[in-house]
Amino acid sequence: MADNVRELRKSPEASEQRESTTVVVVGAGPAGLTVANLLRRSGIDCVVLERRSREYVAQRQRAGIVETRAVRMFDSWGLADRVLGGVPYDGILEFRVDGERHLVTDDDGSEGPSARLCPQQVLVQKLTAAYLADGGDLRFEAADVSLHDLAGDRPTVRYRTADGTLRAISCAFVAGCDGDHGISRAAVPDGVLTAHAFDHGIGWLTVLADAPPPAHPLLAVSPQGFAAHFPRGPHTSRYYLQCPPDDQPDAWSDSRVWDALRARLGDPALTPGPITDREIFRLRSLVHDPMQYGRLFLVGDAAHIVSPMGGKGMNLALYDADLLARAVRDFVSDHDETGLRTYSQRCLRRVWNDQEFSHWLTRTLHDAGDDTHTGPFHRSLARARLDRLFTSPAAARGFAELMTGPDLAE
Ligand code: RFL
Repeated sequence: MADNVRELRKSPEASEQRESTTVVVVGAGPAGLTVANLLRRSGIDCVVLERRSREYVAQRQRAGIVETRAVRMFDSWGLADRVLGGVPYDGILEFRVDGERHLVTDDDGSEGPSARLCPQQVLVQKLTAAYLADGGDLRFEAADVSLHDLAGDRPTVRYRTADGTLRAISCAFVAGCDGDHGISRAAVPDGVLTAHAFDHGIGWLTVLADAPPPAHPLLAVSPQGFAAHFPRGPHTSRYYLQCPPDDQPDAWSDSRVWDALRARLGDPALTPGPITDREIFRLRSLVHDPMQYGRLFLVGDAAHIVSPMGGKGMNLALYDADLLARAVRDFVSDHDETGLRTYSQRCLRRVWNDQEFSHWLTRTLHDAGDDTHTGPFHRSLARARLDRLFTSPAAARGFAELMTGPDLAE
């Protein structure tokens, strides 16, 4: 592909500066930055437009583990050590049921590098640094981004810079990586996409604290409801507590949080620490089908939301990004349209697989503890599923395969 044509021209009809590139990436979260890095490594020009500042994006904390298959994906692009850093994860997950410990491993018998404990903000910081060090074009504080002519051969992306200049970028493709509330999906005409939505009717209070991380990521079932404790750094932890979905964070004082965690984790000696963030969100899932409209390709949360149980949302975003970058590369270098044509279908196969896993785990861990929610029959079913996981090697292996991320996209 010819080099990016970045000469700026004043448009006669409006006072906007015009330029041209191959791919405009909207959003600099894990999805957008991965697409941009992989395109850059393929020698394909792109411009990344991010609405927020670099500082804001670099501190947004959510996911904590880059799963095995995603590590292998970065490895195949020669990027794993550069963008992941982090600590190798031993793949052990602890289930604590009424205070009783059960260790489950994600070792599915496959060869190669394994998962990393890499908080989402660290991944974003490293992807940003790698892209900029390679000469990538990343524009923060891009306001009023809008997409035009998506059904034609040359879409245009318009935005306003921080100093108020209007710009219009003509491109071959738009990667919509701007999350669930972005403008990309909203630019698709009504009736093109089908939204499949599910709300579990469950809330989670999530708390970040400067407190010692657990030896292993920990999921706890108790009569008071679900709780979890995850590492987010050498001295940082993220905790989750099941709560009514319309509960308010203010209702959870520090002492209420620590008392609830000690009771539900079955650990009276749990060490507390200063709480740096607390919020409540609903456990919900959403899939848009197809993940494409004309020259717009939706990537990551812009196309699908997975409830955090099972840790799949960010990892799915990384897989989408890989498939899109490879599809664009094949089109640009060999005029091979197969990857672009099959992008949505291949992504969705993995998305539904992970939705099912996340749904299964969400139901199992909430139903097993809280029999006021779905009743004693479902409580016993959920406990039977856990019993099978802890005692059957075949069930444990199936679980491990789902944790590492099965190879479904090929
Ligand atoms: P992001 O991370 O939301 O990034 C989107 C980017 O687009 C920008 N943007 C715009 N830019 C330009 N113009 C506009 N009009 C724009 N509108 C938005 C935003 O500023 C932002 O920079 O989406 P992406 O890249 O698809 O990444 C998805 C992941 O962030 C998400 O799936 C995960 O955080 C989900 N998730 C987890 N995933 C895991 O794999 N493991 C986990 O343990 C895990 N824990 C979690 C989570 C999500 C959580 N929340 C959000 C409920 C824990 C929590 C609490």
